[in-house]
Amino acid sequence: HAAEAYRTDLMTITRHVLNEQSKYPESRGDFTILLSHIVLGCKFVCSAVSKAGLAKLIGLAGETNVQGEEQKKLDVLSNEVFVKALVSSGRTCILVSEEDEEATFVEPSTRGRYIVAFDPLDGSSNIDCGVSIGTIFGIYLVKDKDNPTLDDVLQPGKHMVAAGYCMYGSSCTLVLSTGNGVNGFTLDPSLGEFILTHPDIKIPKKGKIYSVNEGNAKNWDEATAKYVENCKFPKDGLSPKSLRYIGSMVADVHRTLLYGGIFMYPADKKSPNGKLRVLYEVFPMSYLMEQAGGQAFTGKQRALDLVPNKIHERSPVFLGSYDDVQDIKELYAAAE
Ligand code: AHM
Ligand code: MG
Repeated sequence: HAAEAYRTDLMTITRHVLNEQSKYPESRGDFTILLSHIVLGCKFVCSAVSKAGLAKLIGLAGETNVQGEEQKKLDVLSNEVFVKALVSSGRTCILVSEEDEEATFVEPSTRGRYIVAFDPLDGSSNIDCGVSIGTIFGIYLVKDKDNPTLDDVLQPGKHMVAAGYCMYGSSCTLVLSTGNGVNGFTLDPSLGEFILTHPDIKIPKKGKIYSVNEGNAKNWDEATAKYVENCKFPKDGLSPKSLRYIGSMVADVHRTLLYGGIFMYPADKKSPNGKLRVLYEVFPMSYLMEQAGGQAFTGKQRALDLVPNKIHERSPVFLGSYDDVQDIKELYAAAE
């Protein structure tokens, strides 16, 4: 039965999304086209990341190589690739990137209905030691395509129409939700296609792992400190949780999604809004968690209810398994 070792029905990401979109009579295929441009960006970054050490792509932005050409840092290069891929899709009208101070308004001739907020290469401080890094994106619809404004971007996360991330790790994995649950696709490098490998991901209701930068503990508020204390010294004879922290959000969230548990970047006395950015870090990951049956909380409210005031706004976030996030919600409620 050697032949059976090969799967012959390959569910590519494009086919999967076309199937999903066909449920909506108003669908014009725009989303599928947008997504295929995002996928192209991910493939490019995946290939660049895997060659980073060899190609000496890691140099500082602005440095020149032996040929006298300007070398680009991987995050700068990734941003350029994504901006060009998104604009050329003809389906976007506003882009917000972690790398760009200002939002990009696409000119009318190539304008579409979608807004994309993205971090082209998150966790880039991990590039030099080969740790997994990723791209994160959240997608919205503009109200009036002929008159896009920043208010279209400053919407609560619950208005997103899709969100996802691509992790550049031991394999290249794209996790996506279009509001119908969460699916994971793995890049088959020989085919150059993302194949559905993790259909309908559901996060375990309760996990055994907590993930946080404990180096910040001296500045935490009481609820966060208490939660972590309970992870280590649980009451009622429960087992302590394991600590895992990569320091690369995509990798930490990916593990949380598959194995369960909680990932947190809380507020602390030095950073009252935490570190992670609302539009392209907190919102997309919170959306995926909810779609997988988990929760995401800011310390005050459901993360997806937050309405950002500026495009690079930050927020504390606690996300993961339903029960684990419930525990920290209760601690914050008690602290009020
Ligand atoms: P970056 O956008 O500057 O790369 O920072 C975001 C990263 C996340 O990937 C990760 O979750 C977090 O920073 C880790 O921060 P810290 O080093 O403070 O624990
Ligand atoms: Mg980032």
